Amino acid sequence: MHYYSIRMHASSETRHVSGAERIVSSNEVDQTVIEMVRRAFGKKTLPSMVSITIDDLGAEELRSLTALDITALTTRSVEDGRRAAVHVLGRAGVSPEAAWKAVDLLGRGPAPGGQNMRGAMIIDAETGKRLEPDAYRGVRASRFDWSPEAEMQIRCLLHEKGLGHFRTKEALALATKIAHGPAVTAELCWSDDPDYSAGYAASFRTGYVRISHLKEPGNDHGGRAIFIDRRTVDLELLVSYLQTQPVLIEKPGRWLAAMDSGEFIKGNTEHV
Ligand code: WAQ
Ligand code: MG
Repeated sequence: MHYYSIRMHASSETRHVSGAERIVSSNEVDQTVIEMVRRAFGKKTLPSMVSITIDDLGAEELRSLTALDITALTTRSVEDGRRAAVHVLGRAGVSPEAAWKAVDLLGRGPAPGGQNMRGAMIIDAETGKRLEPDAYRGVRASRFDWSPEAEMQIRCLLHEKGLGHFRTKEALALATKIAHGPAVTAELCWSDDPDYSAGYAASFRTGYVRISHLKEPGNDHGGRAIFIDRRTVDLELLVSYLQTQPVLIEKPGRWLAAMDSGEFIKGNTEHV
């Protein structure tokens, strides 16, 4: 099968409006482009520029992955949500110092001057030291998608569990690619969208743990932190994996549980 990477980027004057990213076979290219144009023009802010890039992935080897398993936590407060996130990160091997530092940075805007980044921070899972080459932009993961079958399965599963928002499906795909990266310990994310307070902590070991509240509504800070094992990381290799390795998710993960975050922490601690 021949695959293409399709990327859309819409901006108004100098501001980013929306973006999208797909990996599709040749017979899905036209339909995908139509969907992306619709998305670019479906926002409150009309774009002044939309670019769509279609790259032949040619003979590049596509890595096939199974999506992370899913746990959905509801929380009574942002504070509880962040505590649950740090707990999950701890189970994946991130130190409390590094985890709380990331929480603090995402809460304030991780780029210098308190801005949001377009990409992710890379953080030493032990010390919390930031290692991304560009602290303004961060590292953007690219070239990942669901196969049509897996997309249908995960869409049905998430819909059935009341998580039908497109952001969840997309974040799960991105988190799956990131979790399989070389020397990646875990990831923490919440949106910069002021209307979207949910986020997640994820890792190969813990799966995708969605947390209903990681920030207050109206807050427009957010971002992503990728925690790595400093002893084994080859930063160049990791960045190259995130940016260029095509990943197709061909199987959905399992649904593990939906529960209150306090209960989750208690249950987890009892098992240790
Ligand atoms: N690679 C690396 N970092 C990225 C990427 C990418 N491709 N896309 C976004 N980011 C960073 C960037 O700093 C953004 O400001 C931040 O993440 C948030 O991006 O299960 O929608 O697209 O419902 O706003 C969480 C889903 C949604 C929780 C996250 O992120 C759920 C979301 P957004
Ligand atoms: Mg956003």
